[in-house]
Amino acid sequence: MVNVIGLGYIGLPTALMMASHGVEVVGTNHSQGKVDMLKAGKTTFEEDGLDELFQAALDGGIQFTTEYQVADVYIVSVQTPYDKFTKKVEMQYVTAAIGDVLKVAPKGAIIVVESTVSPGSIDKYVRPYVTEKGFKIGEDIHLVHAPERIIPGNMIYELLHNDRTIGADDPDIGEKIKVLYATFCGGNIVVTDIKTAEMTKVVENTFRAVNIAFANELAKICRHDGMDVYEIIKICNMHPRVNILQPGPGVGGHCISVDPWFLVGDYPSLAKVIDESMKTNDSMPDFVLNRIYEIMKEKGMTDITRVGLYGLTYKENVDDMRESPTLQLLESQERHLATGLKVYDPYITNDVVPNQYHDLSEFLNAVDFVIIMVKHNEIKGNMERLADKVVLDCHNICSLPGVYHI
Ligand code: SAJ
Repeated sequence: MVNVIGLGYIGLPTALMMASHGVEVVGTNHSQGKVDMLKAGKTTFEEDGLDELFQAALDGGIQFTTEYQVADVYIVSVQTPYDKFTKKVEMQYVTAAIGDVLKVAPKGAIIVVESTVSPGSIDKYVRPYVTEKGFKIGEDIHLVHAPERIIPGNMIYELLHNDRTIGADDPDIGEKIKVLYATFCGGNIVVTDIKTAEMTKVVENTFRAVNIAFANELAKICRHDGMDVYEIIKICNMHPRVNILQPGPGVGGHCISVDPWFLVGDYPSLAKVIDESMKTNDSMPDFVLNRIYEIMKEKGMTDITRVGLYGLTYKENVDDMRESPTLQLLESQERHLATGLKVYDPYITNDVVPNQYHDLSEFLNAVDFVIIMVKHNEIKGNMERLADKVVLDCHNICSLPGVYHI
């Protein structure tokens, strides 16, 4: 039996996927509210195909509880935030979950950490913790790190098809976990050691962060000299060995905007390019705010309450707002003691910020200037409704005449 600990963005789909592929699964979460919701047959966030997968997992007998179970394998997928000051990973949720696992785990059980951790974290935080509790690693308990790789918006497909990495002390234990993941994963599954697995995960997200930063820096250079960054990127990408990503209003989510900081925190004198890249990405919401003021000045607009941000989530077609560029921009505006921007996002139905709208028409009636912060399909399908507005398009999706870009 597999006990999945932490039923968030990664734990829930992973638990459902295993249960729908013939594995006996119990999902554990400390929040009674979340467990009640799942028991009532409701998923806790929106993701394409999640409801269907949920039904298949229910048919496969999945159960939800707040209690830790006696199981052969534990999959820990709890959050790993980072300390904003030291930039180091915070492991307390992982160690707390492992502490609770150890209270019930039978001899020889395998603990798989799926949460993203910085390289060396299992050595530094988990091993001493398990040993102090009186368990002999490799005999009483086995440790594995199997970092997740799925992208919100396409999670179900990627769970089924992405290659995976399994880091284990003992290759036989690694192979056992490989067999478990192969019940649903059609990609290649590489077995390696734990520290290598930790590093690969952080490096993958860092690669993307640095490449997005490069695109953002190009956008700033082109803005400075009146060049069209999109045209330049398009032409450069026709070169067979060039593949530049897209600039945007900032980098959000709990992965690309967080994980690279682990390397900066652990290797401050070495991770220079990464440090600068993260700073560049973090500067983008402010860059957009300056563009808003610049355009208002150019257009002779003075009333900030007639300006609206379209999109609150960290990227398109998801309901996840963690570290979102729009939230960062609003915070920055507050720090400058200037508020009043209107906000709307079709995926955020509860009130999370002031001046928030829940209906596209009402939002559009209330503003003269729209900033496209997120390229949700909704706005792509409603572009003509922006025809009488001033538009700052942070994603180059709007072909109306006179549109501004970052
Ligand atoms: N973004 C840009 N320009 C781009 C691409 C993205 O500005 O060209 C922005 C997005 O708008 C968003 C942020 O970057 O704000 C991150 O979005 P994303 O779609 O690049 O990635 P995430 O954070 O949703 O998921 C990433 C993925 N990692 C990689 O692609 C290397 C995913 O595979 C990981 O599983 C996930 O992080 C994670 O959980 O670690």
